Amino acid sequence: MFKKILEKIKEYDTIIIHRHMRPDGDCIGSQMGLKYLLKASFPNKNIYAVGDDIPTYLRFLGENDVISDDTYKGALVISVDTSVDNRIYDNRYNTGDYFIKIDHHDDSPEFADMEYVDEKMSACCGIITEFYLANKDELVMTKEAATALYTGILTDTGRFQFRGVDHKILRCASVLMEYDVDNEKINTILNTKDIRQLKLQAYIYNHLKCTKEGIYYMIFTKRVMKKFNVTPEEAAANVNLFSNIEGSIIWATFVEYPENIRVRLRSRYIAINEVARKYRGGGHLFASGATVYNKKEIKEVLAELDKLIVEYKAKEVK
Ligand SMILES: [Mn+2]
Repeated sequence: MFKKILEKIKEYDTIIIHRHMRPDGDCIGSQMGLKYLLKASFPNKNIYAVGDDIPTYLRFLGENDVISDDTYKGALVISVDTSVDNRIYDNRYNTGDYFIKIDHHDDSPEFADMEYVDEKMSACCGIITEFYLANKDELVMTKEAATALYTGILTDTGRFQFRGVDHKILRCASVLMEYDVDNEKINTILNTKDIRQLKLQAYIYNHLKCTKEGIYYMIFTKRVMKKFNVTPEEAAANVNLFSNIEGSIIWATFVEYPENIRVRLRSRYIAINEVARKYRGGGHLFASGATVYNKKEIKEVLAELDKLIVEYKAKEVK
């Protein structure tokens, strides 16, 4: 399959790489990593990375390319780290000549001309690295590409702490390290928080809520985000603050956007992606996103998750 993808890439002079909306480290890492890898391997091709705003902490990996609609004529389009087509930024992705999807999410419906989905790989950057390894004789890895790919592996595995970290992803990281990746520097960039975020964290720990069954969660209202001067994305990024609270196996954030409320769900032991799908979302078994529209729906989501915990505990006792 990796050979087939490379054959397609060789056929085209223009390759446009798309990613999902509200990008995270793995998303930017796989996009920029693939761009730099292809640029170094095929200097005469036009390779573009498009998307909406890159979060500040990931800007060291690269910038968006701004291209005209005409650029898509006769181009190869590749989407990375995106499971469903309506999360791809932007809609022009289907105006190219051929479309390849590369992803690692659990529920990834088919929508492209060619698809490579490996839900066992804990970061999409790992897939790009394997793509490189499978075509090593024809592709050129650089420090720039390796840095982007390694960063995505770090963020999507929670620095190699999350479930799903296995020999495959560690091997990818090891391969990338051969290209002079500065592990300390990248970790420093990822770990650094500005004072607004730290003050928000203090607020979160003082105001977080808990359901009957021990789901820790926080509702970020527009008022709170304004008070701490953080964007909705910055607020939502705090979901992992709840991951190490004793006794908690599901945790969540609800963030008010102008048009809806975005939900981030995380869990241990209990798959929560079915609930996410029911509320206009999806994702991984233990890390999903959803969308709700009011307080009532927030309560419903929490009640359904509480029910999952009750069921899980009943099973455990048997
Ligand atoms: Mn990912």
